[in-house]
Amino acid sequence: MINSRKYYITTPIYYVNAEPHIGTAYTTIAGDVMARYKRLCGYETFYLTGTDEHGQKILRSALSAGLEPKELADRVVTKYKEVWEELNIKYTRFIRTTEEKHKKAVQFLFRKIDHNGDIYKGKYSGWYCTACERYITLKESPDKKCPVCQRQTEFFEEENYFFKLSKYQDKMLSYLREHKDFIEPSSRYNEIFARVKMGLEDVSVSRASFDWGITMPIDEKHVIWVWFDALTNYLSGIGYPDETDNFKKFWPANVHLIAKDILWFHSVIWPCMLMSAGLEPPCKIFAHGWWTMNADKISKSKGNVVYPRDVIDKFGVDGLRYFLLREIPFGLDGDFSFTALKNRYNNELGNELGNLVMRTVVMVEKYSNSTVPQYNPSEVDKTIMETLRSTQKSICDHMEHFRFSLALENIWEIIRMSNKYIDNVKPWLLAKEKLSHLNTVLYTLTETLRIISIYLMPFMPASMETMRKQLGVSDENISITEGLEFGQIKPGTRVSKGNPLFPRVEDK
Ligand code: ME8
Repeated sequence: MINSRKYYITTPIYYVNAEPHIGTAYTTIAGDVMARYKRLCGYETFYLTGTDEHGQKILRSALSAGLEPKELADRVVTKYKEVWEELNIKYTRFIRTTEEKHKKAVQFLFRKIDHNGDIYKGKYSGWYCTACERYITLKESPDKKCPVCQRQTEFFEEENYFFKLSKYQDKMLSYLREHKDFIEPSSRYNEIFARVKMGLEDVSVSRASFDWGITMPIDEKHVIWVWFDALTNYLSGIGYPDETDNFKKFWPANVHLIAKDILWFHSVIWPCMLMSAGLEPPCKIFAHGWWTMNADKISKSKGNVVYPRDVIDKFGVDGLRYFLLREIPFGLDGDFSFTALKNRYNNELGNELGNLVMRTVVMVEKYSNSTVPQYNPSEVDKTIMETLRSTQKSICDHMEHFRFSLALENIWEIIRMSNKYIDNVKPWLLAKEKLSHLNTVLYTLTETLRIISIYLMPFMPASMETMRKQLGVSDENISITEGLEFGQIKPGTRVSKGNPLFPRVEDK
């Protein structure tokens, strides 16, 4: 039974061979935006992120840096935590796969699956991509290059333990048929469906040639495959295998946010592992696209990384958060460009939103003694009321479906409409002749900004806090379950002009 007032959202746990960059920040910011939005809607929300610290890839990175793998992990984890804090990521728990509790959970899950008869010993020979920590098949890639990252693979021959993934093919297909929204966007669903239909092969879930991993409970000479280990974080992060309140409340996860590179593990291997262990699959896997640089995926190994610091020194944390979610539809790939960033920042944040706030507060100061005036409901502009009503519905609908860029577009419709409203009604003329109408105009503007500030809080929490202080509404109790009603800002509320929210950036 799914508790409908809870929301459990996760990011991938990131490898500790690289510091956080724009790509990993993207998923983590998106998760944070969604978690904050759900909290505003009154959901009890658990937001899990963390780090993936075992396996050959990490071992090799550590060796080449002259460090023990745990030492490397500790250093990089510190960096992750610092950057997430700087980016205002409000996670509930940061999980590390080297934690004892996690290790116990992985061994417990492994045993469960073994008891169900789904683990067997065999010999594996094949081509392994250490960067992606997976075997490839020659069917996938006759030239032996990894089909995901295009790197050369290495030949390994080992005695391994296998998970009977093939046994779950029919179950997986029926699950996909019955849950058409299990994988989003739908193009990804179609890809996975077609691939599962072609057949599932058993996967090797242990390695014996190195020991940087979790010991296999049924054979101490092996460590558990790093993907089996990593995926289990979604359970151990909320208390599994103990039947804790958190575990009972939050499993199954509402959504695992990932990018398309790791979709197969999440949408096929993971649900089959869970089915074998008698646990429910997650409700949804959302696979977003890649940030690219000249059409190449941004990644440490490609040497084309943009770090959050490269952006926030100039455009601020909220400039970055806004841009990443506004620039490309969530689900598609997009090229990262400082020119596009600067244009959106200056035009949308600075000129459109920033100026609207500044103009409104300055007019309330000038024409209404710095306090929100009384208004006459019959004089409120009908188009504004109607737009507020209809866009709110649409914003919530977009948010529910991870259409962040469209939600922001809707919010900007209201912002642009409000700026036009000022230009049309010309409050400076009303001040000379029609004071009652002027008051209604000022009320409408401050109230509209209050409503906007709430929908923008998940995206730009710090700037919205500042903006709400300027509007005098920072202590408001908020719930957007049913949308927000017009007319809530109290006449008499004191506004105060502050510094521009998004100071103009002149060059790159
Ligand atoms: O795959 N554009 O970790 P990882 C968009 N440890 N998103 C990007 C990106 C880009 N250019 N680069 C990275 C792993 N990402 C495993 C996960 S989960 C049980 C184990 C994001 O450090 C995106 O979310 O390689 C992608 O799926 C993830 O970082 C990969 O992180």
